[in-house]
Amino acid sequence: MIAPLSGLVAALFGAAALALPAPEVNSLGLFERETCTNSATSRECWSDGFDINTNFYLETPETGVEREYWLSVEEADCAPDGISRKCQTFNGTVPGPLITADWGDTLTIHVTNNLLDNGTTVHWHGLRQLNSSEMDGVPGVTQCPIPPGGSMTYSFRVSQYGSTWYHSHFTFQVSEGMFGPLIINGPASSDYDEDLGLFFLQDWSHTPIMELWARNRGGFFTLDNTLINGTNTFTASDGTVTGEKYEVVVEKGKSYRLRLINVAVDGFFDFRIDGHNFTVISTDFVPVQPYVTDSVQIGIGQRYDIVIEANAEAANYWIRGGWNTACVAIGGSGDVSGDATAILRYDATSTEDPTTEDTVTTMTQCFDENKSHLIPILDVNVTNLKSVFVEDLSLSTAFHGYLTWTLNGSTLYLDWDEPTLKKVHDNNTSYDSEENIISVGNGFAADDWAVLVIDTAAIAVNHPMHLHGHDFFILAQAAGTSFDGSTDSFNLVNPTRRDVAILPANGYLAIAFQLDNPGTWLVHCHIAWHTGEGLALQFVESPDAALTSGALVNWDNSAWNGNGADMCAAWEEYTTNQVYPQDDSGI
Ligand SMILES: *[C@@H]1O[C@H](CO)[C@@H](O)[C@H](O)[C@H]1NC(C)=O
Ligand SMILES: *[C@@H]1O[C@H](CO)[C@@H](O)[C@H](O)[C@H]1NC(C)=O
Ligand SMILES: *[C@@H]1O[C@H](CO)[C@@H](O)[C@H](O)[C@H]1NC(C)=O
Ligand SMILES: *[C@@H]1O[C@H](CO)[C@@H](O)[C@H](O)[C@H]1NC(C)=O
Ligand SMILES: *[C@@H]1O[C@H](CO)[C@@H](O)[C@H](O)[C@H]1NC(C)=O
Ligand SMILES: *[C@@H]1O[C@H](CO)[C@@H](O)[C@H](O)[C@H]1NC(C)=O
Ligand SMILES: *[C@@H]1O[C@H](CO)[C@@H](O)[C@H](O)[C@H]1NC(C)=O
Ligand SMILES: *[C@@H]1O[C@H](CO)[C@@H](O)[C@H](O)[C@H]1NC(C)=O
Ligand SMILES: *[C@@H]1O[C@H](CO)[C@@H](O)[C@H](O)[C@H]1NC(C)=O
Ligand SMILES: *[C@@H]1O[C@H](CO)[C@@H](O)[C@H](O)[C@H]1NC(C)=O
Ligand SMILES: [Cu+2]
Repeated sequence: MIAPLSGLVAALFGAAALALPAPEVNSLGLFERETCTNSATSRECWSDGFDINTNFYLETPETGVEREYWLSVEEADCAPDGISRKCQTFNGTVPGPLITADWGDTLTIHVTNNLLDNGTTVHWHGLRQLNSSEMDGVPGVTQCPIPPGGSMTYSFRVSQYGSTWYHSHFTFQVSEGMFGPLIINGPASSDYDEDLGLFFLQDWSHTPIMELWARNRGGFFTLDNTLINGTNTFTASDGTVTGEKYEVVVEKGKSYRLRLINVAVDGFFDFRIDGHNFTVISTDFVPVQPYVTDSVQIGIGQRYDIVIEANAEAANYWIRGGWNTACVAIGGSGDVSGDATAILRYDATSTEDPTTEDTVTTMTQCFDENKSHLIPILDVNVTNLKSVFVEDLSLSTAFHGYLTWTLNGSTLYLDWDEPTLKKVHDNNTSYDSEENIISVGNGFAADDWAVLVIDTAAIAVNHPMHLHGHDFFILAQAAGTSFDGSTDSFNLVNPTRRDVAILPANGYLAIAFQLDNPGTWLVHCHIAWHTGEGLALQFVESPDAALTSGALVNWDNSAWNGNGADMCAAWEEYTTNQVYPQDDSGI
């Protein structure tokens, strides 16, 4: 249900929002305009020489600002829907505390592992980590896990802006509550009055996911509930209702930015608000030409920033995260099949439940939002395709004694104490087959690209695929058909760009990325079960450059990441007495 843009946006924001100053083209062929000041009515502006048209792959504001945060990884009691259980958290809450910075700042985050019996790492989802692969936070890929009692300082410059989450990448910790909001302030492609922050959509289990996994590795489980921004009601089998709905309060006449994100274990959500259309302004970390719609489908790890105009009759309205059964069917009992709901109130003092009806026609297939609406503001074409890597996705019980996913016959199973990046540092190219490494090579020019095609023609399952270290460009994406390199064509002209896209059932997904970031980069399905079941591979990109000018140039193996402690030695020491050995892919 899409409306043509011009009339509606003008109606929403007034003519001023559309009357952007005419951009000029500079000697680099980039759009540039005189400095304008960012405000509620000029969100496309940012700072001296930087705005919504800046090529953020090439230029980053020099703010000179370092923002420092401390995170404690700890077990805590939590009861998001009134049913109490043990969670793994950042600083005792789910979601964890907000981390925020301005575009171009350096973020320095000190993480201490206060868990008794688990290692940990922290990943900053979607951030490119340009020349800082060692800060990507993937155990067995970019670092050894932080052992209980250990600490690590992550420090990196943020070259993009927008909305994301930080989360653990150590086995299923993210599904036990270890995630939080991460906002990088920058320009936006549409105006709004107020920023409401991240809005988390998720599913939720009353039994820890690690416990379910230990009961039946490689199995499938129906969870108990769905949550919006960390809370919901729960109706037990005897009719008892516990918990509360999340409430968002708005003032009539104002417009609000809401940063939608799906952080589920395996659910896909159709987000909508009764009685309200909204404007989509970015997909993941990529600002897009604003378009008006009444719903967006969000896969795990994906973000859609939207602007809502509080222009309806002042009342209470249901906010809905609809569970898309075309993506993941529902089995067994529990109310996961129902919509996750929250309440939009125009009157903060009201305590009534909304009585509004859902009138939106949502997707009946499992597919990303229509790509012809996800048009990046910054126009980038894909140019010199150096390599096209094709991987067949299948299932096998031949490894580790349980059902795993395989890419070209190999499942990912990482050795936590032999991170790939350490091998890059040691110039050691003797990779194990279960590291699922694709070596991209060395010596690339600025316009060189690699393509990954994942073909799942044999399997009727949908996967939200995520790439670390790059925004990727969606060259092709099809359901129900196998990839044929001789006939299937790639879209190379300003394709939709993001960091998570759906690999459709029985189909294929072709993504391209620019070979501009030396390091080791994970590609994985963001369905937690599938990640645990090894649906992942790694790219080793420009290892020589990583050593000479990129991530590893200041690398000191004896003082891992400058913390004065060798994380791998500390991890190995911990594992000599560990309670729980690794029992999944490791990520
Ligand atoms: C939302 O947009 C659709 C399509 O333009 C329109 O038919 C509908 O009336 C709009 N709904 C609201 C609540 O504005
Ligand atoms: C997290 O908790 C620690 C204490 O355990 C505190 O020092 C720190 O400020 C908290 N971090 C945030 C971001 O709130
Ligand atoms: C992590 O801790 C949980 C208990 O909190 C346990 O079930 C799981 O096996 C542990 N995993 C690892 C790899 O330490
Ligand atoms: C959702 O919760 C997070 C904190 O976890 C908060 O930062 C954010 O503002 C909330 N979102 C909304 C829309 O209220
Ligand atoms: C995507 O949107 C375009 C333009 O609005 C439309 O022509 C096309 O049919 C849509 N595709 C799908 C699959 O809905
Ligand atoms: C991308 O290619 C299209 C079609 O050839 C062209 O019109 C456009 O100017 C190109 N964009 C850039 C940034 O080069
Ligand atoms: C995966 O296997 C297919 C079929 O054998 C082959 O064409 C392709 O090159 C392999 N992919 C990689 C990255 O080696
Ligand atoms: C890495 O080892 C190869 C031989 O295996 C050698 O040719 C190359 O020069 C080495 N690179 C570095 C940076 O030492
Ligand atoms: C290279 O890595 C392998 C593990 O994959 C290890 O067995 C071997 O000792 C390493 N070689 C060197 C020279 O460090
Ligand atoms: C990143 O490293 C490459 C070399 O691999 C270098 O050309 C580039 O200037 C570096 N970029 C930044 C922002 O540090
Ligand atoms: Cu998957």
